[in-house]
Amino acid sequence: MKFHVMTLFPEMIENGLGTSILGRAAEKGVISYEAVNIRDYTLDKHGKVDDYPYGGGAGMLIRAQPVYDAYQAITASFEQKPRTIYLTPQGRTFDQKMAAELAKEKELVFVCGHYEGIDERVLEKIVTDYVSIGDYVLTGGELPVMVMIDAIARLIPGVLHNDVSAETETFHNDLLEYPQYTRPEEWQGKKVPEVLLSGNSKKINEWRLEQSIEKTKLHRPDLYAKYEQKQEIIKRLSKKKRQNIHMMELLHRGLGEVVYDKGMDIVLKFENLYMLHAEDVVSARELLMKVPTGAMVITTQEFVRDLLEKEFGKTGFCKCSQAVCTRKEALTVRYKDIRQLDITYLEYILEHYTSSEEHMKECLNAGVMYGAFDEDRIIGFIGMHSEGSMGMLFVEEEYRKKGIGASLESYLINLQISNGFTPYCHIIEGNEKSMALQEKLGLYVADTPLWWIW
Ligand code: 4G0
Repeated sequence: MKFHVMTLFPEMIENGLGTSILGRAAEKGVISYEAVNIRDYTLDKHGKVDDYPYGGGAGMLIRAQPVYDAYQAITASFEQKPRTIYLTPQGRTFDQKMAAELAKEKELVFVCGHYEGIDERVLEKIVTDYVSIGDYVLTGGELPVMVMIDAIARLIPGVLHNDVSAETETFHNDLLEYPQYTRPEEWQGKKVPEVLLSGNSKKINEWRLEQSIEKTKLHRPDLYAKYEQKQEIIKRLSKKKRQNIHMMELLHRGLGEVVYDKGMDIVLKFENLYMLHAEDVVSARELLMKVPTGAMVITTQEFVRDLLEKEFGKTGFCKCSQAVCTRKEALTVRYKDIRQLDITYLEYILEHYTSSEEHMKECLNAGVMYGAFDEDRIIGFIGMHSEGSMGMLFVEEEYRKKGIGASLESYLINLQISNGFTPYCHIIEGNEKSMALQEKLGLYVADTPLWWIW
């Protein structure tokens, strides 16, 4: 990822980003950045970049010309128009979700304004996103840009050494982090909570969750309200756990947003995917109005599928069986050489699994692909789709019927169990081999099918 910052104070950006973790990441070449001095592009003899506002008023405005020429110099070699972000108190509020979204880009351009502002016409030409880092006014956009770059950069693989997926934990399931303690056991008369010294990991997890809940109630009632709503929905869905596990786990893992929630009329959203449960046909029609035209839908109700086809013109679908692993203890993994895959295995995976390069890149970067190896040579893999289901299982022809597929799936199941998740998968109708594997591993198949619809 390369960050381009257009500013009147380039040394501020260079000093800010050249230090600490981001400085090291830039030295390693994982990220790069440039601070472009808008003043270098002015055609004014005296180097002036500002002028008086038409119509009068206090202060000065940065003229369109030097801003536009700086932008042209940055983007001259680009294949497509980059996301260009103008930092202003009037923008949409920056959050973790926006950071994750922007972290997918190859190039990002930032424009730093000042209290004097910039000629509207050049903003109209180049800016794609008006963003604010919060409801307060600063003297310039440089600090907000550095805040954004820091939040975005730490999501890029290789910037932090620990795995990224664990790193967004703070906002992961709408709860704040629990308190932590290190040595000494007693400091200024304050003792480390007894339970943390007990070695009982079940008790420790329970205590930490309870602490998170209390802390969130106290300090962030807005987040707590979201958490409570999701817990209530999970409880309602759990009356038919096998049928609804995809919705329960989406909420449980902190991935889904609630679009609609009343009784058993529930719509969840994850990126471009909508999961829908309706009380009856009448409410299904209402709920489907909330789904945008281009979106993908998952449902376990045939009348929802029929409505989507007849009244909403969605004709593409894939019928699956949903299988759930309800056990809480780890499975035995017979085949030992299983490792997490990184982006260097992209080519191998694309060779053996039909999917878009973009999607497989995302899965590899998210650290949710695992491979089986024979003497350092990869011979098969499995992965977790972004909405949470297991899939993408492949084992090379000459290594089949040896239990390697079962080992890969058991391995992935164990990882999820140890994270407190309930593993599940979707078996495409007619895939008897996969069905047999799920039964062998003790997964329970729901008595209703599940449709992916587009
Ligand atoms: C443009 C962003 C830029 C317009 C920038 C100020 C706070 C933020 C600036 C203004 C900034 C933020 C209209 C005051 C520079 N201050 N919250 N200052 N106006 O992200």
